[in-house]
Amino acid sequence: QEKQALGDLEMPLARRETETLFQEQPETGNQYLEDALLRSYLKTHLPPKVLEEVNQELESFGNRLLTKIQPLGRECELNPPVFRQYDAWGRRVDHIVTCSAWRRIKEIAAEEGLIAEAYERRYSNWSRLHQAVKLYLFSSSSGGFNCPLAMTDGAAKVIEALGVPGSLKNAFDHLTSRDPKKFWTSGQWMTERRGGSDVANGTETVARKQPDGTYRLYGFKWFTSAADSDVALTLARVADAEGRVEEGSSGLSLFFLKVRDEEGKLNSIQVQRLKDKLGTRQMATAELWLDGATAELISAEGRGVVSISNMLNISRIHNIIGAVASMRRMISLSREYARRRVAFGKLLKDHPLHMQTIARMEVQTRGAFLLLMEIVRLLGLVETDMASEQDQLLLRLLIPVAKLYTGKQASAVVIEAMESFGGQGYMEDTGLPVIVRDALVLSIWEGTTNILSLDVLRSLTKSQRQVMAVFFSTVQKKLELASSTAQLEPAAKRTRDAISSLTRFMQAAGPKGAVTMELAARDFSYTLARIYAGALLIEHAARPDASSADVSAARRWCNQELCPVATECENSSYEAEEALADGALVYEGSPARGGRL
Ligand code: UCC
Repeated sequence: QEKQALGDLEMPLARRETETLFQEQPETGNQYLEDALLRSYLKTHLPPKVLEEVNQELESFGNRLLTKIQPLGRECELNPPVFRQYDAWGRRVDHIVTCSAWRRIKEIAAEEGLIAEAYERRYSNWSRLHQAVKLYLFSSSSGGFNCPLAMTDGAAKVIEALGVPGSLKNAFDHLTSRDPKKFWTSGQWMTERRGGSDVANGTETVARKQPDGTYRLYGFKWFTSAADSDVALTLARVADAEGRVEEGSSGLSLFFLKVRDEEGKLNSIQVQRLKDKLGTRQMATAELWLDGATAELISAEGRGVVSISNMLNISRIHNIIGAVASMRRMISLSREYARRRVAFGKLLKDHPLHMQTIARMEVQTRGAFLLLMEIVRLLGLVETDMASEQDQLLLRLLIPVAKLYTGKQASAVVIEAMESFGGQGYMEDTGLPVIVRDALVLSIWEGTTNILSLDVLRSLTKSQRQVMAVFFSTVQKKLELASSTAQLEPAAKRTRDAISSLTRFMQAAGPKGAVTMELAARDFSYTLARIYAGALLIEHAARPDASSADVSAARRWCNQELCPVATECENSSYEAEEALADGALVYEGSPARGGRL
């Protein structure tokens, strides 16, 4: 017996223990079938005939994602693009070498109509929403290919908004093609050495007119994503006969160019180097010298910013899609893991604190998802001439609001979700850190949180605050629907109270002028996001066939602070003295204030 006991303590016992340490890999199934909120949204809003067709298509797309696209996306992460500047014989080639999986995903994107769907309009105003849903399902498995698609969609939108002029017809056909051999992607080259936010003052690229009416571009583009794209839209300043250019926003014009000619030779463009990024490493971002690149002027001279804003608004919507998709993906994996992983004698799902943590993330994701659906629903109406003036105003306001808010939500949620796997979440080969890294760019790209907050203010100024009138009336309408559901009344009341506080803030801030609004811009935008998403969640939970989860999501969302801008205003955070105190706080001890250690 003694011998037996000793034997048990030795290697066999240790090995047995190690075996029980292996943890089950979380495996999700068909993403579409497992997404209850998405399916209930489509069922509620789509006309029955459209729902029937879309439902079948999304189910088979969900299968394709699981079996084909996810493994390709992983391959892209493992084989990031490399830059080959010279060939074996010393000739400069500036070749960005991408992996075969990346190229295959491009083909699949065309086959699935991930851009085409929005422009063919076979489901009329619902086509945009249908496209967005596919992109949402695709995003986290796409190996970073969602980035070129964002810009491709933006470029197609700009060309369409210009009425698809003859010179751009061919490009439009390629960008919106379902034929993998024909499909092109587009870049969006906006950021130069002086930075990407203050485009009006940071753009140095000069355009010189040629006798044949084309232009040659000279300048340095500091941050060009998906640099392997076929074409690009970019800004430059047209030089006059003496070579002078106009500074500022009114000196900027929009250009279209092909990156390579028919033989694959670069269009007088030199690739300086690839960027070494924290995330989105599957996708090549480069620094480019434009050394006389041939381009076509496609906006009125000096109307470059307003023209490219069509592209910005579309790629900002893609950013929202990316944010919601990454949250949804992480939560799906986390809830699966909780069904398999045992700790402290029971499954993680049976630990109430663990479930509370995931449920909180779920509430955030649901609010973000409904914001996304609202935006693409409105965009679909605008694109099919079915939108009222109010719809258009609301869309203009909601795009920056949702972009900035969901970018921040995604960063917080994916990090929280990573933690729900313990140390495993931090392990590279689980595939979880990729999702985290890639999500962190969402609050930076396409306008940072503060820049987008200022864009929210721009939409107020430009519309003489009409956007706010529409915002208030739309939220009120959605809340009225909830009046028949007693369980939703506390949430509706909190939302109505938040609207009153917001109205009081706006009345008080109005006379104080632009400085107060600028200081309040971020809190103001967060307030709009929380109130609007709250109203959407309440509206969704007031459906006759709503689930108990729909009701708790609405209730819980509205339990958070819905009007932070009013609270901060009461705290005097937007007063001039507080702005001075901000500077003093930040620079205490810094050489800037003559401080010493
Ligand atoms: O980050 C980048 C890499 C690309 C990433 C690829 C996609 C990734 C997707 C991932 C998915 C998972 S590119 C660089 C990012 N940079 C930006 O996003 C720019 C951020 N900066 C801004 O948004 C600025 O505030 C500017 C450039 C818009 C400011 O320019 P201005 O010229 O100083 O601003 P103005 O004068 O206020 O606006 C000029 C005109 C006005 O119209 P008019 O002249 O008719 O009064 C504005 O109302 O443009 C109009 N406008 C807009 N209209 C400006 N913004 C908008 C807008 N968003 N929508 C409609």
